Amino acid sequence: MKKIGITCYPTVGGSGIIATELGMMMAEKGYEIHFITSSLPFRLNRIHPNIYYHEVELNHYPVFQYPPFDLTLANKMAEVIDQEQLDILHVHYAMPHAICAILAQDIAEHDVKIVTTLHGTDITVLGIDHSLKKMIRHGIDKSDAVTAVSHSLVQQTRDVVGTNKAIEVIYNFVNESEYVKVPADSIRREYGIEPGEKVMIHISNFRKVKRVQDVIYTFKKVHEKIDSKLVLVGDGPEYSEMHQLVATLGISDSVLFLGKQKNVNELLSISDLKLLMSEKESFGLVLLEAMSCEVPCIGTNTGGIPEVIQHGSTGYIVETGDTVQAAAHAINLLQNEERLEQFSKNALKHARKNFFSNDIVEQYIDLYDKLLQ
Ligand code: GMT
Repeated sequence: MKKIGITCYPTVGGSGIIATELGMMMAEKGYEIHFITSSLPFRLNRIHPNIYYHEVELNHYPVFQYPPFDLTLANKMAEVIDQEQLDILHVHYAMPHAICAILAQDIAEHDVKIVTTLHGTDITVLGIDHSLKKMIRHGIDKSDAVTAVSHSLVQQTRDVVGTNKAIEVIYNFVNESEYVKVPADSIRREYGIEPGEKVMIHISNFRKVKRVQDVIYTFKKVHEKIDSKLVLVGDGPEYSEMHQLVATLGISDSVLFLGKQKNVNELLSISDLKLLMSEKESFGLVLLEAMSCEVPCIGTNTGGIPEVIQHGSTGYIVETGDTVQAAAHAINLLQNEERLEQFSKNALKHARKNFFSNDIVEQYIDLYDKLLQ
């Protein structure tokens, strides 16, 4: 039985979801999976005899002004590599996880291969910071294999970090048994959505890069023409400012701020259209979650978004900040029941055909096999 270590950010976020779902699906396929993280990954919601969890515990010594988390993680990785005789250590994010893994590979006695998956923010935000660039490049160059979640991210990695390392694109996926459309009438009633009202939804961590204000401005224009509600899911630094903006625009009665939510598929099931207006987005896992629940999407022409949305078929692509065009597309779609239904069908088909979880997991398995040959 092959043994795979996985390190990711265990808190809410697309990269943690992908890493955890990948681990759970690999366990089902007979691999032994060892999560090495600072806390239990939030999506690790099933017990399985092939899944183990190794917690990275930080000791707070008074002599250290800053507890050395990255070194503690590297040490834990090395311990697990040797104790469990790991074949592969798959880390999600170059910074700091790939660097820790390279160090752990050096420290450990057992031979292990390092796979690094790039998810975006490490390149698009941290890579631009000159104090970290060399380190990120080192993590990428020294990994035994590197993957990225979109072609756009590969290009950006080359441009920003300046590496020539081979980087394989392996797209993201969703757990299809979880992201499935469910009957929505009673949920609509519970949220006070009137029959005939259209629902637009945005889900994010409300960071500045998500440009939630553009979602709100787009909705306002749609709302002027169509009976509709906007559902905002998630929480983050911009949350209260967005609350304020909605109040200033006088649309508070039509905007539902739901904060962080579980069972997002139920909220997607009451939605007609999903908006993601980010200025940076290496993939946009929430788009795939939406499409898997038969919700078409409008997204910006940035990063990997155009690799996920098929313009004019599963949704529309607009330039970053172009809320006029986004609203025009939304109005067009929401006013035409037949087209809306066709786009919903296309969205589901596209998600299943091009991002089917088993196909994506098999691509990771092929990569592992190649490394272990
Ligand atoms: O978007 C975020 O703020 C969270 C971040 C993460 O760590 O999960 O998302 C990144 O990885 C996701 C999974 O691959 C991608 O779907 C997101 O597009 C990517 N975020 C950015 O590139 C800003």
